[in-house]
Amino acid sequence: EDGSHLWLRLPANAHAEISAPRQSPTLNIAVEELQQAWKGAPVRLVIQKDKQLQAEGFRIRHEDNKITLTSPTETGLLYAAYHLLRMQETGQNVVEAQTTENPAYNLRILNHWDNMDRTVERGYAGQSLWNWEELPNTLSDRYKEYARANASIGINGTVLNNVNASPKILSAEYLQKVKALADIFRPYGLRVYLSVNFASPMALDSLSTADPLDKEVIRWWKNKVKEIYRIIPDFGGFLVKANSEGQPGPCDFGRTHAEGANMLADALKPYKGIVMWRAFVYSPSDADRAKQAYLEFEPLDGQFRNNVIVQVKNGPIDFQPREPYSPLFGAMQHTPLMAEFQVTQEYLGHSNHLAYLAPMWKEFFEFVAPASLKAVAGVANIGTDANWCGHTFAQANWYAFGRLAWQPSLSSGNIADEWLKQTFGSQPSDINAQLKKMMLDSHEAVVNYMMPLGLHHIFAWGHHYGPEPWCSIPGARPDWLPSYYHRADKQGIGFDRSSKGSNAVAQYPETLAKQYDNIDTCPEEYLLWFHHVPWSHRMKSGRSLWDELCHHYDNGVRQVRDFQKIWDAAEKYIDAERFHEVQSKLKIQARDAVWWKDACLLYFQEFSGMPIPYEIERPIHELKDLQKVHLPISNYECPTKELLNKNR
Ligand code: BDP
Repeated sequence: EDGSHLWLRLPANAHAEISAPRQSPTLNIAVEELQQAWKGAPVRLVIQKDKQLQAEGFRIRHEDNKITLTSPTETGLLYAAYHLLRMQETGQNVVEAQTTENPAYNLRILNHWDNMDRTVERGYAGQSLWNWEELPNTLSDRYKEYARANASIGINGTVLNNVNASPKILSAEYLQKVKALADIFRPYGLRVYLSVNFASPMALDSLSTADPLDKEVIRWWKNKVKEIYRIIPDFGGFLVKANSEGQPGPCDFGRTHAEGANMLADALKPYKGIVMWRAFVYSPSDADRAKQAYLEFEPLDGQFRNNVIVQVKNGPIDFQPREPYSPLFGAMQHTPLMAEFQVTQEYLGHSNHLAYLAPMWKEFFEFVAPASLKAVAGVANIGTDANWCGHTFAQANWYAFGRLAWQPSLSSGNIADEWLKQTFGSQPSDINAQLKKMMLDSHEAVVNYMMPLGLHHIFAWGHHYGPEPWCSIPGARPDWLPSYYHRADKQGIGFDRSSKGSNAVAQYPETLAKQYDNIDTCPEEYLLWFHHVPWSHRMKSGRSLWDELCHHYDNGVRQVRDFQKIWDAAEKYIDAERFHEVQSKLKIQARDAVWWKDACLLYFQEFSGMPIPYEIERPIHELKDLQKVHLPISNYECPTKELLNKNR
């Protein structure tokens, strides 16, 4: 029980009676899955157009003791097969089943931040799954298992490589490797996309420029795209991080993001390929970082080709434990937008902390109407670890991302329930209810012990795991330092983004802008995001801001302790291996929660000068000891890491 089976612990040898209209790689998979695991009435697969069904939609009908799965496409039937099995495994009544399902989005895409050397940027589950050195000749079994897992939850696209893209991925040699993966994924309805480096023509073929309006450059991309489609006819398209964190882009040549994206879009258009152009841009300018993507992209609204989708992170800064939604959503009425979520827990305790993220993504959908988006993407948390995601419960985030990409109206609770039942089998209902509660509370717990009340980006430099609100590094970019975000001083704490400050509030629709602008109406969970608040400010609870902050940190710690109790009480019902793995991770999480609480409270206390309320647990660390904790700096985000390591 090493967790390698994910949520797909289907029974074997059920010998169900299944019929399909024809043989094909995709239909054969659907038939085999059902033959092995389906325990009910005979199942008939039917390919049929139907006004109510989109291409990948399907219907499940039970009549005269026969089940009919209908879809206009083979992939739709494969999804129907997995849906039927999910109903069986979660104990839903299949006899009365009359289900019609259509995906909310045609594009449901994982973004792997995988490098060619098999390291994974912000990956906490081992190495990259893609063994580039052995490809295309040696094909790991895991490639197929990966595709199957994605198909079982409706994910239909995968960007194989890091957005900080190596030009090498577009070399003839690597395209053969990509093709090998695409061939394995195809029967599962999973299309391959690539992140591309905007300066690839310069890096690969020594062109003197990558200017998107240059004829040679345009020709280069056209030829490259042609080459790709010759070997991968259903290639999906490109994902681009341009002029962001040191990546090259059209602005290097005096062109706009739209001009850059359109040049690639034109090359892909004849093959129905798309460009996902990221809006994650910011520079160490005077403008509040939270405002920058909007300032740069909103004026370009309407200028993008129709096969470009602008991919926007859910929040205006960067995948923090809690952010308000990015105001770009809703601001670009004439441009298709897609939301980028981060499944990997870069800012939520890596693969050590249990943090079920569906509630966070649902919170986003409360503000951004699902129908206003063209697609969704999730930064994958998958690697070579036996359990794929580093933490058994991190599998739930891969699962939830797929389910929500299929249908954002599903509830976090139902998704947790489905996942629990399929992952651990059926439990007594009280145990199941407790585990579900633990999952549903877990994101808020992380927010509480890391960054409550709208605090953000007070992570340690580089690794984004532990707290370092005091971090100050000579010569570092100010917007990469925690003090840029928390702004603690003797008067108070928080970033003033109100109309008296950076006025980021003005980027939101009027009613929200008004609400956020006023310290008395701003929701408390965003208070320190939008306001610099005096320590003695009265909160809704009647406490001062300082006391409230202390209570949030303390609550976070207590919530994790509760998770430990819930988990230990489930021991009898969980296999030993996964039980112990999660138990020991919860111990780490409990220790980390105390570390966060002590670090932040002891540090901020130097400004507030107020006592930690006596009813809450006392710090067990000295601030000066915590300030000595340094994990190794090991990522690209810190170009001056040698200098920094020396400075420490
Ligand atoms: C930040 C990560 C960095 C990514 C960047 C991005 O720290 O590793 O490259 O986002 O999304 O959160 O491009």
